[in-house]
Amino acid sequence: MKDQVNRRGFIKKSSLAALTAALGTNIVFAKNLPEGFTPVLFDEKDALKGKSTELIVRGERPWNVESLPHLLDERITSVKNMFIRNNGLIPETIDVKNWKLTIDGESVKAPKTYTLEELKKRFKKHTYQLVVECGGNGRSGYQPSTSGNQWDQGAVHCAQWSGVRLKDILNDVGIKDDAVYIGYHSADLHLSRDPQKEAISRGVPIAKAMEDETLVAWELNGADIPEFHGMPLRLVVGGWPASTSGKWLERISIRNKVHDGAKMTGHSYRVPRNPVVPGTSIPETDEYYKIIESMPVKSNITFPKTGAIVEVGATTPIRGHAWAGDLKVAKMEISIDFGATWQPCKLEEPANRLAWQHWSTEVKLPQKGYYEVWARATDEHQVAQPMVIPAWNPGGYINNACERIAMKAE
Ligand SMILES: Nc1nc2c(c(=O)[nH]1)N[C@H]1C(S)=C(S)[C@@H](COP(=O)(O)O)O[C@H]1N2
Ligand SMILES: [Mo]
Repeated sequence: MKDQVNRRGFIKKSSLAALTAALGTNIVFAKNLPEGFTPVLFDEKDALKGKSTELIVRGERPWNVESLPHLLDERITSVKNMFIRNNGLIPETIDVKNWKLTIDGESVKAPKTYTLEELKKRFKKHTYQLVVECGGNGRSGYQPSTSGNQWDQGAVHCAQWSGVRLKDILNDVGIKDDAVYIGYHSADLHLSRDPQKEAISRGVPIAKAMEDETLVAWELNGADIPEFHGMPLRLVVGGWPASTSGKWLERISIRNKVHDGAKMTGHSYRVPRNPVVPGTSIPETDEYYKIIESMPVKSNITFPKTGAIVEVGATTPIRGHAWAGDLKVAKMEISIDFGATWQPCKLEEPANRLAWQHWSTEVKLPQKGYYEVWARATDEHQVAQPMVIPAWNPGGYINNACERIAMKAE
């Protein structure tokens, strides 16, 4: 890994000609550009570098890039198939050698700062596979549509993260009895580039922060965390909205109240306390909204790819993953008749708590024609995925309706 990545410095020191040559492109009217002008291309680094070419770009400023169910077929999601969700701009300088993590806040006995090297040396390293799903995954299903990225089914991954337990750090620092919540602070920039503003600063209740699986991680799938996923240090909170997994982590505040950082209020990552009529707007206050905590039960179908054409009566393997926030998935079923009948699937144990569970089965399509395969997971509390889109909410969060693929028998 490069110790220092400084985008701005690079642009300043190099000529436009050299830069465009390096990119293998050519700015046709470059000679007409004013001095010091930065082409849009160099505004931010290319989030798509090293990514599967099938990923869907939902936005470039900030970068929001979605994965697809068939790309998520791997048991452990590889970086090239991981979605990216940025609320701001990635840090201009990432000085890995001198990276520090500070623990502060009202409910810390005394603030303490660790270098990344100290974290690696002082605490035991742990590795977990963790489901990180954007609270807005599935948002495109809501009618009327809500603002925000129109994620379909691909804003989820289950990768392998390594680092130290947040609880080991907090026990070392010393936390007061009145601690209620943690809030992360990160090095990315607000879209306005105003240094006074944070792009996002969220957190979780202290009990979730103290769980074994809540990591301060520096490794993703056995390698350094890539730039767009939070290099060099990241909070990883499995099973909760991915917005709680702060990238480019610099500071964690131990709060004596619910954290009040950027995107903790309004309808950001919150849902109405009482169900609302679709399309309703309600006051964006705590009285009307509650923070999304554990994500609901959900599953995907990662093989075959939707649109598969098979022979009548042939045996086709079907598989995917299922997850249920803090809970385990207890049952997995599929239907090829629009939910009239369901057949049970083989469901594996998770690699560890908060990892997704692999499921598999086979289908035989009985006669020529069009079919849909629907998948339905049920959690250990006997709560199943709904077949239709669940409670509409102004932020378009937690759509856990059954996912489906199209198949044709010929
Ligand atoms: N510092 C920081 N952390 C962040 C974000 C961000 O914009 N800045 N986005 C959050 C949101 S909303 C999501 S869905 C996940 C996405 O993680 P990924 O890009 O590694 O897939 O990161 C979370 N952590
Ligand atoms: Mo998100």
